Amino acid sequence: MGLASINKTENKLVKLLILGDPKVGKTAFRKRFAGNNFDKLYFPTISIDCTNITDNKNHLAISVWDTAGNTDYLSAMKRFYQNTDGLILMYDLTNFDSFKNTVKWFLNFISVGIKPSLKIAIIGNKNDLQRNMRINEFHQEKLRQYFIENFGKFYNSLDFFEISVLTKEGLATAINFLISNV
Ligand SMILES: Nc1nc2c(ncn2[C@@H]2O[C@H](COP(=O)(O)OP(=O)(O)O)[C@@H](O)[C@H]2O)c(=O)[nH]1
Ligand SMILES: [Mg+2]
Repeated sequence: MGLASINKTENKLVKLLILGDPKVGKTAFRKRFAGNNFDKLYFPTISIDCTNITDNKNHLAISVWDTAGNTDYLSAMKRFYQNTDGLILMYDLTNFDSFKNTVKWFLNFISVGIKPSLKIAIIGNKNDLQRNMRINEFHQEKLRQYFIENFGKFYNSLDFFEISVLTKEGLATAINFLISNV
């Protein structure tokens, strides 16, 4: 590193964490997000993956932490919950249990401690599978009410998204929500 780098504008660090049941699309999301332009770190022993993404436009260094979804690894995973700026609670729109379990994942997450500025995106993935959809706006509204009643302070920092990692529909909207005003 030369002296010139001292004056360079530093990218702000943003940590995103994806929690959710197995097979909802967490890893697919992380890889899509990264595009071709990323560094990859791999932590095989604890079943957590991290991809670092440089967003030069917004001056951000975004790390996306993608977890196993398998509860065998919960205690190991918890070590990586701290300092999360944006939490993605991901479920599969065709799988009702995965939707219900977003609450379970959130309760597990907050047992570790959270930043006051935390943003939460509750993301239903696989909306390309229209014929098999199980979750609709009614379910999402119920879940929103649950969060407001139990965790009212997140009222302004919580939102719902429907995406398809496959077709990329909704991806940019969800990501912009998570990285704006961090
Ligand atoms: N149809 C469809 N399949 C998807 C989508 N996203 C992921 N998948 C598939 O769902 C399966 C599980 O994805 P993966 O990312 O490994 O899930 P993870 O266990 O949550 O990390 C894989 O077979 C993916 O190809 C999507 O948007 N649409
Ligand atoms: Mg995975």
